Amino acid sequence: MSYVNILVEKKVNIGVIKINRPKYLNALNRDTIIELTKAVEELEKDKNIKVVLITGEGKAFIAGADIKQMNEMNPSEAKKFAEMGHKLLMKIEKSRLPFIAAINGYALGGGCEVLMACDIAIACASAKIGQPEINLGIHPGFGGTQRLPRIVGRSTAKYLLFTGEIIKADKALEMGLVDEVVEADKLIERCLEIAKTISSKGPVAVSLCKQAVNQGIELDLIRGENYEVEVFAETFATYDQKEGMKAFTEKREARFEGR
Ligand code: CO8
Repeated sequence: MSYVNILVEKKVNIGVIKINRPKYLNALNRDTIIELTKAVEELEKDKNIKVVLITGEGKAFIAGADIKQMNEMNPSEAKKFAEMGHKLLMKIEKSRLPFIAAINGYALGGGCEVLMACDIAIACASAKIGQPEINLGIHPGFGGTQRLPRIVGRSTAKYLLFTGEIIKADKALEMGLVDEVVEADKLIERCLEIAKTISSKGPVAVSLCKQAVNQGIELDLIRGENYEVEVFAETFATYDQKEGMKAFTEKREARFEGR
């Protein structure tokens, strides 16, 4: 499938999605959200793909939803637009694939919301992150009011949401909003390194692990533990579990097959 607003590349078993509207700091308009949703579906279906990296072209990861497009929306159009964003982010969150956000610059509004739907976020030192929607007379609509407090805690989230403050990468690291900060020229290399490490593991176990964390965090501890027990047992129905444990006893590297 060909795309206009994004670039999709397959580097062996790593899918790389790059938002490619640098003139508009990769702002998410309707077409870009539709293309991103299709790209996630395309990579999800490709059995060779084991990890996905999302990044942006130019000086922004994503500078938010497209303000010029939103400026024309009435409440019912705004609702549909917000639902499109939620559908995309839920697809990322529910995907069998781990997603790494490579934050190459501004991750604002919808950009911060994409970051939070990904499983791991690595930022370059100059990245700027935040939810500045309040300055536009709105609040986040792609899950920011929901995911941000789950990641940084209720009061820090409210501070960021009410003030619209844009923070630097090192502050985002302190808050647990990103996992690592690296120099800009090392960003993609580092993300690919992490992606390669993950892709060398058993993909079924990685996928079930993602599911266990994402589902479990919404449940109380007991129900979360019960959920973990169920998916843990599923890993014992795989070839990879047999191979992983056999390789340990034979003192060699496991050769996982994703089954
Ligand atoms: N939407 C549309 N265009 C944008 C956006 C955006 N979010 N961000 C930047 N652009 C455009 C600019 O308008 C400009 O275009 P032009 O040259 O045609 O005027 C171009 O990109 C370059 O931007 P700047 O000249 O402003 O670049 P600077 O380096 O001077 O500033 C900033 C960079 C600080 C990032 C600045 O561009 C900025 O503040 N951008 C807006 C950031 C923002 O407020 N983001 C949140 C948007 S709201 C949102 O994401 C809500 C999500 C939920 C939606 C729910 C649906 C109802």
